[in-house]
Amino acid sequence: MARQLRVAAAQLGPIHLADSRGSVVERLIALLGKAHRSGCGFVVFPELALTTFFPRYYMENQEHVDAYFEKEMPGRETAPLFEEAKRLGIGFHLGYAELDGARHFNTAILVDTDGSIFGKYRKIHLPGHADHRPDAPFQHLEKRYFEVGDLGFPVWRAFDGILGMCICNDRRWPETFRVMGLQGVEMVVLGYNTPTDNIYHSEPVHRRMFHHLLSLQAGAYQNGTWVVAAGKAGKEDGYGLIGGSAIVAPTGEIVAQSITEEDELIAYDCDLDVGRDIKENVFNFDKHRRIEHYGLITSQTGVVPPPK
Ligand code: CDT
Repeated sequence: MARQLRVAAAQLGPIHLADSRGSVVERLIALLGKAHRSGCGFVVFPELALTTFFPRYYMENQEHVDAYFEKEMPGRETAPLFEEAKRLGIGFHLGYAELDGARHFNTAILVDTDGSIFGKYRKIHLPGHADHRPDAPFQHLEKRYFEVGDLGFPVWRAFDGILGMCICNDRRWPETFRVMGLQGVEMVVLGYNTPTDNIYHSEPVHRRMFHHLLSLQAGAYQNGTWVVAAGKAGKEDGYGLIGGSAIVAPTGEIVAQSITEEDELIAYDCDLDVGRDIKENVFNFDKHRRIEHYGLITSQTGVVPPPK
């Protein structure tokens, strides 16, 4: 019998500093309802979906930083989202800033149709910097506000398939996808906040979009997996985010993509068996991988060129 999952990527338009958690949760609930009405069983929300992309702001006062973090999930303000998902019988993926005791993570969870959390992932490849850069047009302080995730890249049997997660910058790293590919992943869900501008060097926005899609498509094809990516879009208090939420088939082809910079739902009926041909042939890992030649990937972090 076909294993079919109709899935949605719920893109979010800008969330401004002045927007309350409650107003954002109302937007998430509206998108959840829309997904349910279009027959979806699972919805993917973006990275840090409950607030503005706060790593763009330099803060010294830890109380101000912690105000962007969730101390419990669900908490008072997020509970209505879980209740509505349970009422509708729809699962979801949510990215948020997690405060676990004194530890800070950029986290994502998988929530089942009964509103229970069955998967948690903490972002591993943290981009940006930890120091204040007053000369930059904006900051990217993920290395200041978050610890590197400590949960690896697990996958879960759910929705009749095998699901995995990563967050934003993680999607640019082939290692992310391959570790999940080696566990037979069939759908990688992810959220992202990609600024329209690069703080390190000038780069046209079309290239930012190209690299975003290139990463999703390569990860999907090279591991024979669906990839469902939901981004934030538009200008948050004047700071642009690229949008371009997309659903990518295991063939590497984009089957759905957002066209606005607002809250927008894209959906697709994913056949979870589509990746089988790729997994059994061109990327049959068991048959073709040559791990005796891959040692450098786990023994060395940076580049070591040959001696001159
Ligand atoms: N949120 C996040 O991880 N953003 C990064 C910006 C990196 S700039 C190349 C991203 O990968 O989109």
